[in-house]
Amino acid sequence: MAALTREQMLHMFRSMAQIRAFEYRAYELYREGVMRGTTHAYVGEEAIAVGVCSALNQDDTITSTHRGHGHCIAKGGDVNMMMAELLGKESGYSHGKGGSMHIADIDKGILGANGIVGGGMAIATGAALSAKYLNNGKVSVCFFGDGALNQGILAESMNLAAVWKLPVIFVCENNQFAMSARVQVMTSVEDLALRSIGFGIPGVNVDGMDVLAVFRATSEAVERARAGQGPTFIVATTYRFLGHHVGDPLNYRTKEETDVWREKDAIEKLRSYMLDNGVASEDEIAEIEKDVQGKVDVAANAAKAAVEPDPKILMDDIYK
Ligand SMILES: Cc1ncc(C[n+]2csc(CCOP(=O)(O)OP(=O)(O)O)c2C)c(N)n1
Repeated sequence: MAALTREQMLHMFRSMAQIRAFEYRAYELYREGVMRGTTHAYVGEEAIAVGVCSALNQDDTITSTHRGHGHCIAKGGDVNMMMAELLGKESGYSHGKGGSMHIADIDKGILGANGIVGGGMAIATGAALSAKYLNNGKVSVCFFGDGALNQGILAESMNLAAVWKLPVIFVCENNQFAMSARVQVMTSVEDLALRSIGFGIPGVNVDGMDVLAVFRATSEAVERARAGQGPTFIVATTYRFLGHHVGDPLNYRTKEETDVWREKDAIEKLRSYMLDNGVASEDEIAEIEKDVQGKVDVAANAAKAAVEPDPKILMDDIYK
């Protein structure tokens, strides 16, 4: 695997900072009452989406989850269209009909976020089957949480992916919780990566708070997939800094525990790495942070001012 360039690292930092700024603004918009429905923040988990997507090509595909804004931004999604979608506006990705949990951008390989836990697993496996059939060299990635690890569809997807040696990477984001349930009370093995061994799929553990480690692990999985060696299962250990969703009272964990994980913040880790190794200066980093914040401000203001969709489009885009 080639060493990362300065531009690649700066892009990773920018992408993580963009996700965080977007998520905090989404929460504000909810609290202001201009966003309806709910939203699930990816704050704390940014290194996984960015580390994985940095190892992919634009035409590789991903499937995402109910916590999907980070995956979309990391894969090149448009923050203006995302923000408009969150506010249910006509200029949003689904013309305001999908909301926070249903953002897709097929041209960028984002095959869709999904409100159904585990809902992207067979879709990603199907995308990998199509890539193999068409022999187009594309790789597909399926993001899912530790709670989704116990969905039956994962067994079916992993089995077929292994039997047919499909170019798919299963990425489990172990943020330790499914809503308020800790991973230890839901899953019988401590080492989640062991789960794939029975399917003949290598299982890899990676520090999900280290974007460079996630990038390296994914790059190896991508190489295997493109070489026709089949799927890889990656378990990235992380922590969601905020509640399950915007209204979560968080009464199932302590502030002390959260503080320990906040000390491991992946954005701070990459910032320190770049400064210590002369990759970027304080000024350059500050400029990136100002820029991503500005993009979020523009997106939020435009989304607020945008028009509501015409109710006549309600039944359009439905599979009949
Ligand atoms: C099939 C299905 N069952 C239950 C739910 C309700 N639900 C929404 S999110 C969630 C927890 C998911 O946990 P995990 O997969 O670990 O993802 P995380 O929220 O931690 O990112 C549940 C049970 C759902 N949306 N879909």
